[in-house]
Amino acid sequence: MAILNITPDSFSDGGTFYTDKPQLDRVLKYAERCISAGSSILDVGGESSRPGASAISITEELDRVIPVIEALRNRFDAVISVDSSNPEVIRESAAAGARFVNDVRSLQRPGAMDAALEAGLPVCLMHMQGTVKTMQKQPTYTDVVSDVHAWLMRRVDACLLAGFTANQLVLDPGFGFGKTLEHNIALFRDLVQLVQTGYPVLVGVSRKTMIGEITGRPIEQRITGSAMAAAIAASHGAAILRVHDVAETRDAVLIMQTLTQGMQ
Ligand code: 7PJ
Repeated sequence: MAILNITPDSFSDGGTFYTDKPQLDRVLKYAERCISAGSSILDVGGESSRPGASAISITEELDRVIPVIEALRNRFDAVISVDSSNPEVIRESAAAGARFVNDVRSLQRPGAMDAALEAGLPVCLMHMQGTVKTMQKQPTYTDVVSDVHAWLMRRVDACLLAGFTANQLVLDPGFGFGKTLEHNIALFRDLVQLVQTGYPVLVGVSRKTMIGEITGRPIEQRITGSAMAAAIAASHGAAILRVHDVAETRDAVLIMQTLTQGMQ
């Protein structure tokens, strides 16, 4: 899953694909590169969820993502994912061609679950403690692995009750979303537990603070660390890797798989 931030302020690539409007030429060129490097999903997001980011209006979010989704849909076969928590955005994105909902708020906003359900789209349920504004203030858990696991299972139950089928659900422990480095490491090392639920697991650690904390490197120098982490996540059974650096991640995963399992 390649990350396409249509925002002026994302922590890793803000302003590349959006200034005062979506830069469609740049988005299409970048998407083409991601697809030829091995992406099968393009994750389009209009609202930054970096720690402390402020909210934008629904109209603004729609103006950012809808033209991009339409342009991608007309050009590529890759699955387009919309990274949003808002029912209106989910609904209009589905109408514009999105085939997956990636919601860092796990469909908890009023109307979001119905919007995804009515559109018939699969969803990623991601764990976050607190809100985007407050999550890194003082994250606390009794036992981070079992707390996150139990929380995600409650979201699964809510989705199944609402009418989703099990094969429409993907789980994500939400690295960096209300977690200290220790929490992130514990969740990563125990990823297998989440994989064993049988639901596909999505992992997003690309260029994140935890990679910086481990390596001591600034954002633009976290590619190797991120690719390595993604390969380990894949070896633990992660089904979807949400990344900025598709080619590097693909190489890391391919080498890991070939040298542990032989040629496929
Ligand atoms: C994630 C995400 C993640 C899912 C972001 C960033 C921050 N969606 N959106 N999982 N992270 N599902 O890319 O660093 O980890 S935004």
